[in-house]
Amino acid sequence: AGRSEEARALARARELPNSRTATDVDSLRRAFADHLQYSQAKDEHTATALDRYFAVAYAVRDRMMRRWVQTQQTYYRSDTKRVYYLSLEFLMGKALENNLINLGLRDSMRDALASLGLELDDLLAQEPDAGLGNGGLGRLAACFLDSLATLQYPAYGYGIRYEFGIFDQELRNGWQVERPEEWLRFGNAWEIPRPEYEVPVHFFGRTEHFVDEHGKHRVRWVDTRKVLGMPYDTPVAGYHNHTVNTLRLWRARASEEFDLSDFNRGDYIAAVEEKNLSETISKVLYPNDLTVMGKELRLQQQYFFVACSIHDILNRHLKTHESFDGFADKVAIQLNDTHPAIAVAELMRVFVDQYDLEWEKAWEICRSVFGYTNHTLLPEALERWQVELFGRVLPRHLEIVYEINRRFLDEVRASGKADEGAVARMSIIEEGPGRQVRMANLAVIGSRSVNGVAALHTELLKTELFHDFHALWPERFNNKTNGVTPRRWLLAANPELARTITECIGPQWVTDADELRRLEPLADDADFRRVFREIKRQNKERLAAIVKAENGITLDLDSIFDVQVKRLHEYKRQLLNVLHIVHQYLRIKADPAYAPVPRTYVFGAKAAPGYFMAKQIIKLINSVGEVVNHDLDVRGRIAVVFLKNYRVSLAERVFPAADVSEQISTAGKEASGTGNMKFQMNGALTVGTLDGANVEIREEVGAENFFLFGLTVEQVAELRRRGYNPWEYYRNDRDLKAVLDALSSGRFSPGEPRLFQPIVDSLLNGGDPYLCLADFRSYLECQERVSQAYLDPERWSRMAILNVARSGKFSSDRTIREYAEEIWGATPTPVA
Ligand code: T68
Repeated sequence: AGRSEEARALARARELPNSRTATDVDSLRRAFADHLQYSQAKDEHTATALDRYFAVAYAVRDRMMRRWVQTQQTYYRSDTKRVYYLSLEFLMGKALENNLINLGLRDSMRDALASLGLELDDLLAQEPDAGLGNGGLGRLAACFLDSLATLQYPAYGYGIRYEFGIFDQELRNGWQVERPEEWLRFGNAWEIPRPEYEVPVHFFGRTEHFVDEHGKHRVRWVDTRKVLGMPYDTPVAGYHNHTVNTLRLWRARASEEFDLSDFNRGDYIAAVEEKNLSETISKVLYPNDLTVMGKELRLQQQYFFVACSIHDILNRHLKTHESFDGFADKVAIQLNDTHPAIAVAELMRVFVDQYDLEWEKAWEICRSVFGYTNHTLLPEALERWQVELFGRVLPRHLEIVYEINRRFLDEVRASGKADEGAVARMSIIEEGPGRQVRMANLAVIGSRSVNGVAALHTELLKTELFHDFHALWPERFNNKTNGVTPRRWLLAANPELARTITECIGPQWVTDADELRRLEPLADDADFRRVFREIKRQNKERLAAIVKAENGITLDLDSIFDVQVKRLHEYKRQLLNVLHIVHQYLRIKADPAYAPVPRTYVFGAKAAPGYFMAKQIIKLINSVGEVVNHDLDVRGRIAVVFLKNYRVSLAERVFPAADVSEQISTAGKEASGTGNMKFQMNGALTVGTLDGANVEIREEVGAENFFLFGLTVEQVAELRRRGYNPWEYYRNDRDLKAVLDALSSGRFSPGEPRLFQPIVDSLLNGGDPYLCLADFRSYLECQERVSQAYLDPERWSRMAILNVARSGKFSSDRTIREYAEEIWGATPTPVA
């Protein structure tokens, strides 16, 4: 009764005029003025660009709030099945422009600001990137959130609110130097802290087994150290609909009990010092992609956010349900790689220890709510925890993992479907000295669905990494080829191309990327091709301006912009790209008359701070650039640019400006790739191996619109079977020998001739694990074809337009619809 009274009063209160919802230009101008004054306490004399950014951001945020509340009310009332995406990484980038676009406010806000003499673009530049991820896996999570809201799925992202996201990369004399990235220093306009929903999380301690008053065997987890998880909510607006979903990120806070003993001893300072310790859990993102760090803090991060999220999910369920009987019909939880796989054990613990469910019943529910996405086959990325460490941090979870494993192994043996070798491989516990908990096995055993991220990758999962599990449970495995959101990666990043596309085929493509097919006939339209080329040129100019400002290099806009941007990893073979550049350089030096089609080689890449070879390769790229860019003999023919601090907001400038997309990983190593899709969508042509989603990109665009090179997965395997000897390639290919000799001779490291010897050594004496030498010749020939094609601008633009027209499959809307229909069983729930 009290509530409905409040509801009536609130409704009456809302009848008074307010300036927080209207979206016309005048109201937006008023909202900006109000926030500058009332939120920032500034006037036109004192306001900084950042104040003005905040004023705009708050004006936009206001316009999301009603929809956000209504969206949550809608989900609550309809009791629809909810989807939870658990991820240690969300690489969101900037939010303002995307929110303006999705809310349909961009043009009116631009006008409102223009009427005040302000440029929207200047204010957009003020926002720091939310860099809470390393690379593809984290950015995929961010694209998924956009698609989930756009397709109106009742979804939540759960992760960690790192105080420091991915480091800022600086270059000192060509070497990468890492700097902490203080994205929260000036505050975050988008997040709402919710201290009232804090969740306790326990670590360490021990277990006590006892018999309860009903004679039942029970377990208590005692003597733990408690940390609190404080949620921060960020709204995620769908495109041109009323849906606003939630990204809930947890921050670790010290609990008072945590240090009670110190307080009681009267050691106030020690007690407050201790506070810092528990708050380190959400301090910093681990900057390693694709290699595991068996660090206690990393395990604590994983369990911390999983425990908070599971607690939240169960609480939300119990608000509208008496029990967990129908839980699996109302909840789907997707595990973004094995990083949150401890959720399987945590959900079991809470069901069995706290809610007193029978093991069998709890397990049945568990197995029907989880889905697990695998993002890599690289063995160094497979998470394993020392049993000792795991049991010390999470003693109760170790018992539960043992019990899950015991029952699983019994079941497998009873089924007669696996020999003892297979049983040992499938066990969650890896036996031997230094026993380990295999998180991938826990994830597979605890999930109803296991998926790879591209067709080829999923096949390799089934035949290699998870071969035994696939033999046991073939129905559990499925593919979900990655996608990227066309809102950020085409509509926002490439506004001119987007406008032109909309003029030609209407605006439907923004939410139905298959509509882009209707551009196909325009590939044969000379006028359209000319416009298309002009847009590409403008985008190249925009990137060139950044390069001029950052690197001091003037780019040739007529040259091929040949781009490789992604994390620095040996398997991604930035080194193969460099070998080609060095070859071109040597060729020009040897034959001054050789005038290749001019190219600008653009790189952007962060290396994991402890990855020696990756850092060497960054230095090599910069050193080669130093020599090439200052050599008058090659001026106007080739140039090399390393973009420092590659990140989401820079990527938005890079993809639209690219002519050539380098997707050159050793076949079988790149699970999918998503940058490859962003290039395609923006009309760059791919130079690629048959790896990851490249295979499907080529299928879509047609072999004639894709530059293929290199060994296939089968040929790689065959070569290794025969015994791969990189020296043979070195001896038999004079160009390759000349390139490696140049690196060895110190030609690119004057004064330090042996600087790049470790690189040459890894290729020749280290066995060239990623087969750069084996693919060198094929790569060179492919690049020759690229140059020839570029000489014919009409043919090139035809190919590029067809790439855009055939990129529909790689919208994350398609990916999310497949997850929803085939894994989650979720249905769109529109907000009125
Ligand atoms: C990437 N993985 C895949 N991992 O390499 C890429 N790993 O092929 C794929 O397109 C993408 O996932 C999306 O599916 C990663 O990005 C990580 O970043 C990572 C981070 C921490 C630990 C392990």
